[in-house]
Amino acid sequence: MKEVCVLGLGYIGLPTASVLATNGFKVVGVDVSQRVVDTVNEGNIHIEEPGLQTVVRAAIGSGNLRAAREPEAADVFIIAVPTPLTARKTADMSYVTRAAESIVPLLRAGVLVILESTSPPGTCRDLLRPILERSGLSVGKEIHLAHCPERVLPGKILKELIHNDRVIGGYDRAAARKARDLYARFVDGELFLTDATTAEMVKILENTYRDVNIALANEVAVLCERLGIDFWECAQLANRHPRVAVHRAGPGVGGHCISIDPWFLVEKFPDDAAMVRLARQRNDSMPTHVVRRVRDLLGDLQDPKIAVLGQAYKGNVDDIRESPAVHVVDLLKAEGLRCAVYDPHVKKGPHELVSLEECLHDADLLLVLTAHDEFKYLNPRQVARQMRTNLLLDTHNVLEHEDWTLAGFRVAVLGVGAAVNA
Ligand code: SAJ
Repeated sequence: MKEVCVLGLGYIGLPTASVLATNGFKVVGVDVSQRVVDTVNEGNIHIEEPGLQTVVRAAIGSGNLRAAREPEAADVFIIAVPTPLTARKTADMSYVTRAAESIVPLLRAGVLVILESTSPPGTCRDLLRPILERSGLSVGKEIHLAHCPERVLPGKILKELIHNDRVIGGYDRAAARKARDLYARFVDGELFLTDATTAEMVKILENTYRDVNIALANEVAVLCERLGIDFWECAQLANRHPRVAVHRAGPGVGGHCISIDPWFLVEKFPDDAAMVRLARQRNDSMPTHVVRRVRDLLGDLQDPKIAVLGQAYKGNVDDIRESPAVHVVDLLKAEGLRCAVYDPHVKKGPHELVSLEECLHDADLLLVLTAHDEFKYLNPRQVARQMRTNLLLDTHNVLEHEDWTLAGFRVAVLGVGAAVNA
């Protein structure tokens, strides 16, 4: 296995292609966007991810990585394209389908095809196998097919790509072993072999586990507000139990993974995946809850201005896909509330972004929607001087509330009831 063709140069494909190239493979990275292809060929990146620029530059500089619009013949094909959600909350497999179709003319005996994109259980067997067999070759005989789900955390992708354990699900044992040989070249973590459908389920289980746990945290946070107690204290104390690990409450769950993948189970098993559906609904309801808290805090202030801090779906990334922060602003604006939005990581979003000064100027409520480090280091006294009314709602519980209170702010925190805030 010398030549690898990686389909999709996004958050997973680009780091994977670059790391393979710096480990001696000849890699062609394929993307439908000419802009992405040009950017990568210049040794640059089109997404924000710590360390990625250096690795891409090294990979391009070594001559082992090249980006192109069309796939090329290779020993290994890695499919790392998006599997978004349709409006009907079903998996949109059109990118995977198109990627698989595009390599059919390039397949030859002995080739290894790896699906990395998170996909509903059964995808390798029921969707990919028939497409790949249009080549006249058989999956399980001439074509080795495996699902090796990515499990890297945005913000720590390069570290996790190398150090995380990986699950390698082969359509058959030979495919799993061949895929293991490839990952063994750059992964430090342990490699676990299984079948493809199990690997597909494992990946969705991981993200669903997190979603359900976050939903529980969010639900209890809302209950604590109603009880007039502090969710964060409850979670901290509960977590002193040896078998409890309560997740963090927040304005909702965003990103391209956790807010999407659980729906793949609901789609396949609408009756039996009831708890999974409920968790999704609880997390999706959090932006509305935030807006309710904002309304309560603003009371009868005339024509209030809200200074919104953050649009990314989580701290220190530039990704706004499915971001609850974006959704909160949608809802605030729909209610006719004036919002000035600032995010030091996001370059462009659906809502106009302004400078920090413009965001804070004459504002009445500071609304923290993303846990970027920059927000933790704001000087409360300086911010207080720029605003008209000193109200603060911290939906992530990340600021030093004592400092903000001392600077004259009335501080409210998601998950903390009025009795505690008072
Ligand atoms: N969140 C909470 N409370 C928490 C943890 C997270 O509200 O306690 C929110 C975040 O604010 C964010 C969302 O959940 O909006 C998701 O963030 P995340 O950091 O939990 O996860 P992602 O989506 O960035 O990456 C996840 C990871 N999966 C798991 O941790 C099980 C990552 O390892 C996967 O590779 C990635 O999904 C993926 O690509 O599937």
